[in-house]
Amino acid sequence: MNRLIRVFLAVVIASALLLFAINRLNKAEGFAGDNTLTIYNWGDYIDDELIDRFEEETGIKIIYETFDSNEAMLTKIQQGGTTYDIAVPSEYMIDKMREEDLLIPLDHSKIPNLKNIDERFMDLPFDPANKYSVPYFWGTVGIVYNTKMLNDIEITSWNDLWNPALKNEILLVDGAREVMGMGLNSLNYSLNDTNEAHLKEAKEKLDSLTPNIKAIVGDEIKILIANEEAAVGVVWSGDAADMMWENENLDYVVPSEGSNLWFDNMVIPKTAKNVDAAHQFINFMLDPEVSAQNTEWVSYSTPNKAALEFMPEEMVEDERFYPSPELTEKLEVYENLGKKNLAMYNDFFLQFKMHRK
Ligand code: N2P
Repeated sequence: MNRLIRVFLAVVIASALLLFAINRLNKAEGFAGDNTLTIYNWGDYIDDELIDRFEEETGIKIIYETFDSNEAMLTKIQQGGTTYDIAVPSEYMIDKMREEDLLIPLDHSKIPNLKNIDERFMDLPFDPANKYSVPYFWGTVGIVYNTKMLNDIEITSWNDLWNPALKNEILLVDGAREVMGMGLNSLNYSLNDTNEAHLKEAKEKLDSLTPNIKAIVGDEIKILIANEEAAVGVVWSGDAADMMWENENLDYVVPSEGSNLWFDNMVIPKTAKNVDAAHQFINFMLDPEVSAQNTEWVSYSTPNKAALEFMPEEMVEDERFYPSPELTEKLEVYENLGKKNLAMYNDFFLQFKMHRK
């Protein structure tokens, strides 16, 4: 073989080996994720276009996974074997994760867009000084109902749901705190009640709602109600807003006995492999125009004050989804009730689900 060809072949083989070795190294622990960012978020909770935009602008590849309850998210992170760089828990769960040492403190110097967040949503009791979390969306739990299907039946309170005229018309969101909370609130107990007798009473009250319950569902609740498969839903506010865009017969009410006010925040779990990219992503999502676009797509309420001016007025001025501080003060935020009490909520919720079968 000609010497030149031999040299050429040797160079080709050496380069191939080198590429192979680099590839292996990248896959090995510690090197993974240099250019990927793994996000764990609620279903239907981001405009996909923004994922593409972040990837294009930064060259970072996003791997995206979803969950449908705080409890499911926690279990997955506790189990290990995941490499989530970002997760989006609600307040009581952030408190719990902080307690269990599952979160990495944030470097605020890498999140200059934090200044865009309304002060009202900063420094809340579940995370003093926002050491671990940055506001993403907020909202309430309430009742969405179809005025046309219900004729003259008025719905303003939790107890209105027990009306026999609503037989097989109610869909419930699949969340232990939400559903048990509705039972507790309907009895005028706190959403953070830990008295076992009260929880049992709430569970029994929920059992008595069984004839009216059509199903307990996940994100598909939006399609089912928008398509008039059921007349009533117990839902998170933003899902109601989304359905109302699809179907003009729908309305949303926060029940008069009281309800839940919640905050979903972005955190960096200890499972993170790319803490730098996670900060970049958090900062990107807090940009006013990005946040406005995301909010319009997701339909939930944004805590980003600077984003509001990029959003349609009718959205921002809708008191059902941007309730005033006077109104939100009357609502309850879920507290981290501790392992034992959370297990009690989950158990009663499970028993209620079994009762329906
Ligand atoms: C989005 C669910 C939002 C969850 N599909 C409210 N904490």
